[in-house]
Amino acid sequence: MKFAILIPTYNEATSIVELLDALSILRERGTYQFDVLVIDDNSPDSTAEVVKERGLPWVSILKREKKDGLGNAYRAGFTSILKDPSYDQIVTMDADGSHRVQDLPAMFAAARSGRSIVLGTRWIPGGSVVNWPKSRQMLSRSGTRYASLALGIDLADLTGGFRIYSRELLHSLNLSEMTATGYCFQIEMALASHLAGARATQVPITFVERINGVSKMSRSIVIEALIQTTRWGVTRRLRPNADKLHYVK
Ligand SMILES: Nc1nc2c(ncn2[C@@H]2O[C@H](COP(=O)(O)OP(=O)(O)OP(=O)(O)O)[C@@H](O)[C@H]2O)c(=O)[nH]1
Ligand SMILES: [Mg+2]
Repeated sequence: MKFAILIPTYNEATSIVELLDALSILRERGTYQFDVLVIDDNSPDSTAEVVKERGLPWVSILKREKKDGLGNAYRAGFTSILKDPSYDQIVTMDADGSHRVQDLPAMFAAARSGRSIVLGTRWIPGGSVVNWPKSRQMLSRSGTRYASLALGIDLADLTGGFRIYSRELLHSLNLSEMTATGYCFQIEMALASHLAGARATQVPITFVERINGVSKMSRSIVIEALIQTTRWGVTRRLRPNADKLHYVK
């Protein structure tokens, strides 16, 4: 199995170097085969140039014109990587150190062929969060619980972005019909995967608050997630199957 790791970046020049160093060590071990695609929205701190200067042959960069949100960055990355048939599995991972390379082998091991999604999960036994204030933990936990109830999806971490999608699953989804930009991109992808009948595996992860750089989380991202999730939940009840037709080819 060959993996492509997609890493969206906006002003992550310091963090991305640390992440690529850690990934180099894992790659040298040779247990799992993977390449990396950094999706950069023309970061003013020269993240893309810093990546390029490393000269790593297994790292490519998808350069975009301007900051356009996480969802659009990932959708552009999916479209680009699916053109290369050598990748069986597509990993999504934050650049800021919150998603640990140490957790990748367990995630890789859980990836399956067919329609499959592996969800790095904080809120199950073995999972944890480091250096988050109680208020942020509450926000994340209640956000996931709300989404789970509204959408009827029995998963413990719907907002986390550390995941692996099989090529077959991504191929089955109408990515161009998806619109979520911020956090709710993760919820929308979980919903679409659920509707596509994907086999979901939750792997416990330790999520570490970023040390370098600045969070792109904002009040408007939280509000977008709340409004969109409520809308999707209502649609599911009023027009069963409409969402399946919308999301699944
Ligand atoms: N290309 C691109 N990447 C983005 C954009 N917004 C966020 N990112 C990246 O997406 C990843 C997650 O963003 P963060 O700012 O860490 O947001 P978060 O993890 O939801 O929030 P925190 O937990 O507060 O860090 C990071 O690697 C960011 O650099 C964007 O508009 N474009
Ligand atoms: Mg983060």
